[in-house]
Amino acid sequence: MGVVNVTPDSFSDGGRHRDHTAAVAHGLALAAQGADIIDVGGESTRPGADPVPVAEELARVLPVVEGLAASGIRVSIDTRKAEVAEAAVRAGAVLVNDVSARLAPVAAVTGAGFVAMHMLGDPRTMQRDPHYDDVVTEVRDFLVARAEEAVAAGVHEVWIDPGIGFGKRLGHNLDLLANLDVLVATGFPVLVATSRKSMLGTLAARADRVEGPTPTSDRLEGSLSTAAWALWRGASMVRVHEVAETVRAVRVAKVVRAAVGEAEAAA
Ligand code: PMM
Repeated sequence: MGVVNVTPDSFSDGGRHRDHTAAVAHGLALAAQGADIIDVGGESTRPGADPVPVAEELARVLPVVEGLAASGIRVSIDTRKAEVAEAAVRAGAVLVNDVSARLAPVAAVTGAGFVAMHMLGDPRTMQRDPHYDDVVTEVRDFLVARAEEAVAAGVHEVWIDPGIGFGKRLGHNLDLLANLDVLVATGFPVLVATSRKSMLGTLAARADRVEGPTPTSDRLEGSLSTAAWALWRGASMVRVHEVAETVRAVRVAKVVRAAVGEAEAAA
């Protein structure tokens, strides 16, 4: 899954039409690099981000969804708003990627697939003081409940996503990555998104012994290694900003995994 964020900080400030054209071109480039689906979002869900009004979010994403869908690209709509999800599916999106895990009814009515992601609280406050007794079990139980509701509502394709960085400390994120098999064992396909997330800024800074987190633009190696790890541990899809590099990295990891399997079988 390749990410196309249509937010003011993502593309040029050369006006709305130019932003849309750039966003569609970026989505087409990511698809050509090997993305199976392009995730279009018009509202940042980074920690501390403010909500965007419905009309503004629609104006950001709809032309991009239409442009990509018209080119035969599978499009996912990254939104927490029912109106935006519904309009995007009517414009050609095939998957509703909802970080609030509440839009299964829209997916059911429109015939789209659905991603249920786990988040503690909302983006404005979620990183203030996240607490869990057992993060893996709590996230698993939440996701299974949302996914089963979606299936009961008639959604034909349901994904679950642990929501790395959404109301989680570094230790929570690492616990979830270390125990991905618990999510995989639910039988729902698992989507994992670590690309450019702040945990990578912290981890890379520690490994390099540099003071402070590395900037978002400098997290490629962490994004690649965690994407390969997630797929190795049974995730079915990773959501990434750098598609070409991810495709190359996971191809190598796949070959190594096959060799590991052969070696284990021969032992
Ligand atoms: N993370 C972001 C946005 N959308 N969707 C899913 N399913 N899972 C995620 O972890 C997720 C998401 C925030 O990342 P960005 O601001 O880099 O797009």
